[in-house]
Amino acid sequence: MFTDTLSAASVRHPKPPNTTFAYGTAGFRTIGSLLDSTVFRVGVLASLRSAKVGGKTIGVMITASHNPPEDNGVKVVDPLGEMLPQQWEPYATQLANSDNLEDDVRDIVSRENIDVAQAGLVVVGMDTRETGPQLLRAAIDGIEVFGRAKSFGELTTPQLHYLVRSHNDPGFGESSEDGYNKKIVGAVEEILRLWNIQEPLEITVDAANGVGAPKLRNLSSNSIIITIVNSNTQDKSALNVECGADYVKTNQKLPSNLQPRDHQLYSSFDGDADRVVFYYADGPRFQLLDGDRIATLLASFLNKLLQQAKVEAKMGIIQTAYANGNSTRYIQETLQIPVDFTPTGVKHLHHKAQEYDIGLYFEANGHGTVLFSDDFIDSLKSAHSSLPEGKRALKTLILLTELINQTVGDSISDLFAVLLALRIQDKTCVEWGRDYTELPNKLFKVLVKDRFAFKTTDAERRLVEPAGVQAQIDALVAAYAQGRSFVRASGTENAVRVYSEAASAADCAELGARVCQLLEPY
Ligand code: 16G
Ligand code: ZN
Repeated sequence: MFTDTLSAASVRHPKPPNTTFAYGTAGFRTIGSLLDSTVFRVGVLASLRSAKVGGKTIGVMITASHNPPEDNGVKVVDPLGEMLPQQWEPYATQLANSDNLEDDVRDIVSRENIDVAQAGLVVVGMDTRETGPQLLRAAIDGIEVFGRAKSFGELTTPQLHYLVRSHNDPGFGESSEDGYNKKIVGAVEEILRLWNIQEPLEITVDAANGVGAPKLRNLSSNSIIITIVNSNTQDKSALNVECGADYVKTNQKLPSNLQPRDHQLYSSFDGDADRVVFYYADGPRFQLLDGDRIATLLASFLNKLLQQAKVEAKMGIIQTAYANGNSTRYIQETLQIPVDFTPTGVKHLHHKAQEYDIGLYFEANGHGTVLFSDDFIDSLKSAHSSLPEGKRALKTLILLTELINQTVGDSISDLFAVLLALRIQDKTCVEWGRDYTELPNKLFKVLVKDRFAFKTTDAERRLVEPAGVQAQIDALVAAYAQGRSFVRASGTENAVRVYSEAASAADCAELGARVCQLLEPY
C-alpha cells in the first residue's frame, strides 16, 4: 500500500517538537520556519481531497497574506475555487499534529471512504516570502504520495483560485496565468470600447512589496497604466511593512513611499493580493475608501446597469460586524438593497452571497468580490434590448461577470471594477467619499488567557460566553450616541478583538477602552 511512500517522504519533513497547529479561518498560519511538516501534510491531504472528489484538480496556496515577513501559511482550495469545506478542516488539523501519520491517513481514508487511486492533480502556488520555495517543495512531496503536483511558482492567492477552477471547468478560462491575464485585460478593454472611453485607466498602487507588484505589471497595456510603489519583492524583510492594505486600513493612514496629490485616487493591495483598499488625500485629511465603500460603489453601479438593461435581479450585500454602521444604513436606506451579516472569514460571506442573483460581499478590510449566479448569467446572455443604451448595459454586465473573480476576493479585478465604475459614471473619488460619512471606529487587540472562552452569536455581534459580559457591554454602549461595540476571538491570532464605533472619535475611543477593561479578568 501507500505506507512505504508515505513514511519515506514524511521522514524528510519532521514535525517540530512542542508545537500544535490548527487549521483556522485562513488555513494554517505561523512562523514560516515551523511549517515544513505541516505543508507536507497539507499536500497529502490535498491529494486525498482530490481522490475524494473523483480526481478533480485541487489547489494549495502557500501564503500568510498581510502577516509579517517571517510568517507563512498554507490553505487548500476546492475544485470550483472555493475554500476547503469546513467538515474537512479537522482532518487538516489532525494530520498536522499527528504523531503517527500512516494511522491518521488511514483513518481519514476509511472515514471518508476514499479510493486513493483516484487522486488527481494538485496545483500549487506561493507568495514572495523567503520560506516559500522550501515550503513549496514540501507541498509537492506531500501531494506526490497519492497524486500529481503542478507548481505555478509565485502567484497571487486569487490567481491560484482561478487556476484551480479553470482546470476543472475549461469554460471558465484558459488554465494558465496567461489565461487569467487575458480574461481580465480582455474584459477591461472591451468595456472601455463599449463606453467609447479613449483615455487609459490610470492609478498608483501600493503593492505591499508583495506578489501583486509583478502580477500587476504583467497587465499593463495601452489602456491600463499602473504606477506601482512598494514593489520590492527582492527585499524579503519589506513585505507588508508600513505599507499594504492592512497597514493602511488599520492605521487609517498613507503607506510609506507614497506622496499623494490632493483629490487623486490611490490604492493598496495586501501581500497576496486578495484585499484592496482605496484612499485619497484632501490637504492633511486622509479619506479611506475601504471594503464597505467598494461594496456600495459597485452595487449602485450594477443597479444602474440593470435599470438601463431592463433586467431584474435579486441583489444583496453581505457584511460582517466590522462594517461601518453608516455604510449599512446607506445601503439599506439610500440604495435600498438588503444586507445580510455573517461571521468574519471569506467562507461565510461567500456562501451567503451565493444565495443571490448578484451577491456582493466585502469585508471592511478590503477582501471581497461580486458573485453572479449561473442562472443570472444565462438570463443576461439570452436577454435582448432594442435600445443602444440597453444593449451596452447588457454587454457591460456580462463583461463584469468575466472581469470580477468568481472564486474569491481579488485585488486586481476589484481594482479594475472600481476604476471602471468611477470612469463610466463620471464620478470622482471625492464624490465617492461623500456618498456617506463613516462613524468614527477603532479596533483593539486584547491578550487573554484563553481566547476560546469567548463564544459569539448573531454573526459575532454578541457574546454568549463568558456569561454576563454581553450585558456589561450593552450597558456601556447605551451611554454613547450611535455607540456600537463587539468582542470576538481572532481566528488567526492568539487574541481577542474589540471593535467600537460612536458618533464622535472621543466617544469611540472611550467606549472601546472601557470594553477592553471589561476583559481584564479574563
Ligand atoms: C483571515 C480571513 C479574512 C478575515 C481575517 C480575520 C480568509 C481568506 N481570510 O485573514 O477574511 O478578515 O482572517 O482575522 O478567510 P481575525 O479572525 O484574526 O480577526
Ligand atoms: Zn490576503
